[in-house]
Amino acid sequence: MENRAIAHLLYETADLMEVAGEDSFRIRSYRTAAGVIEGHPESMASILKNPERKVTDIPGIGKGIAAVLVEIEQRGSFERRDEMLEKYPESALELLKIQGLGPKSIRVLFEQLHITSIDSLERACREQKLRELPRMGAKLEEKVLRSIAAYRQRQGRFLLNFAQRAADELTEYLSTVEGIEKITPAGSLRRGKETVGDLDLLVTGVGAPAALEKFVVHPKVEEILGKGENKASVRFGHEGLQVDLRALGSESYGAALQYFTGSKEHSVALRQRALKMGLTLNEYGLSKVDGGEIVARKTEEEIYEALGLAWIPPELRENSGEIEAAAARKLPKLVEQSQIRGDLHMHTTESDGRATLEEMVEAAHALGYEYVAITDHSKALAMANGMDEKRAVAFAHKVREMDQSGFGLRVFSGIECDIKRDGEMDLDNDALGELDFVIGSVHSYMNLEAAEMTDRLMRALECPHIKMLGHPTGRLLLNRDPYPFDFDLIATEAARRKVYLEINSSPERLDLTASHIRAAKAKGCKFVINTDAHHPKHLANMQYGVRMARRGWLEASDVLNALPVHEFARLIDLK
Ligand code: DGT
Ligand code: CA
Ligand code: CA
Ligand code: ZN
Repeated sequence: MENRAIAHLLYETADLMEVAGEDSFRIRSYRTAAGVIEGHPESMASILKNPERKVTDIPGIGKGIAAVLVEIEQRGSFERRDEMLEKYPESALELLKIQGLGPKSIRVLFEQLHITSIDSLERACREQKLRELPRMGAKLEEKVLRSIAAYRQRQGRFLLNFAQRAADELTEYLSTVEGIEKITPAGSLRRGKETVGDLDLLVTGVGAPAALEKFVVHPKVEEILGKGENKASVRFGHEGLQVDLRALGSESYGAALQYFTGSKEHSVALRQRALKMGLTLNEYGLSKVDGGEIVARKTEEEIYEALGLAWIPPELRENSGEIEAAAARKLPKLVEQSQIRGDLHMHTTESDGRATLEEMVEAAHALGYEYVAITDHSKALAMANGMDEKRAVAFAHKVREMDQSGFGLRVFSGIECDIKRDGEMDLDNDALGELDFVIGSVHSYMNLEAAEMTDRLMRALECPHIKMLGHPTGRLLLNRDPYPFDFDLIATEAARRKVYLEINSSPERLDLTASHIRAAKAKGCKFVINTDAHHPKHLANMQYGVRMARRGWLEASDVLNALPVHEFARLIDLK
């Protein structure tokens, strides 16, 4: 079994143990182990098979978990999990994904109303059964019904990094087929959308039909949904991602790529423009309405050019002004990953990171960055071992020593300081004043009314030391909605006070989102693209934040960490 699948079993069991109200220490040990296993470069299976190796040598894996791993390797499950599944059906896990329902409520619903699935939960809400239970009421019924609707809507979508990994895996797998010219992802993945419904891959060259044959026998294909001469669709992996592979002729590759990249809205607008010019556009090419003579089809550039447009980067293709801008030759020169010179949000073992200060700095150096800021949590996040004033200042000294250690990489001291419920910063101004880069972030009380949340953020912006608002809307993709607040007001105030807004690259967050970025830029805001890494490998998530920035029409000049280190230091008032 793959590491990721093993981690999934552990997470699942921990969730069920939480519903059962078991000891939080044991639950945490499962979750910690799952995180470690997920991030471990070698497969657990291969370590277990090797008599000279011990899984307990991996930090975070104790004897108990080691025994669990052996059991999973032997029979695909383990005792604890079986016990839990005897008590609660697997469908109860789904209930945890409904916002507003915690493990305790789920236990009550299970015990009192025998609710074990979303459908039965929905029924109970409609029949007003929840209000009869202690500490539940009519308001909760409404809230749960709304959450169920939201849950159903996001069902069957996947995070961008998940889709990207599947695309990379398949591309590599198919690249050995003889006679293949190109394999390209299209659809929402190519546009860099934060979640992907299904994966669209295009392949061209004389070997394309052979690629279709090889595609459907990939070991991770769970089901073949359809297979024709030019197209095959499969379910890939146990998560059930649908992948469509299309074989195309190279003479009309540009037209097909344009068509299957979408978005649908962009393509519809493009076709209308074509018609006004006496042209028709489809996946085979751009041609004259009269006579059918082909005008362009080999490359996207030719097609856009023939329509009187500059080539439009896929991230902009949402029919939200990009066609007009391309016609006026006023498309932005979008920021690129190679222009990013630093990462200003990352954690170490000083709080809840999984690697040491030295390891994080070295990994950032290996990526070629000019500078980083180390931003561990503050004390309000006790679960994450957040720092109080004294520790924060002492740790800043350690960070400055790293800065002097001759890496050639500037290391700035920072903190991700909690914004408390009332908008006060978690640490006092004296301590914050000692640090180079202070991030203010909301991690608690996310269910405030919009007005209260707006006041809270306004208050935080008043702090003289805050340099950036971290993951400003608090959303967790496919999981938690943004908290409500007056975004325009906060963006205006942030611009006025020169507080940067974060584009958090963590694939679960991607916060801010494209429309927020554009709105904030219009108010005069500047941005920082960060990874919020808790492990060296997370530093590679920068690619996703950059794509979000591009979807938000940003240029390098909008992005603080695209600046050379001396300009960066000047802008955040460092000596
Ligand atoms: P997704 O999969 O929900 O994340 O979003 P997309 O954009 O990948 O959508 P998908 O997979 O249904 O289709 C891929 C592209 O193919 C889409 O962006 C545009 C094109 N396409 C699909 N269906 C139609 C259609 O009915 N009309 C037009 N013009 N284009 C379509
Ligand atoms: Ca798609
Ligand atoms: Ca598709
Ligand atoms: Zn955070």
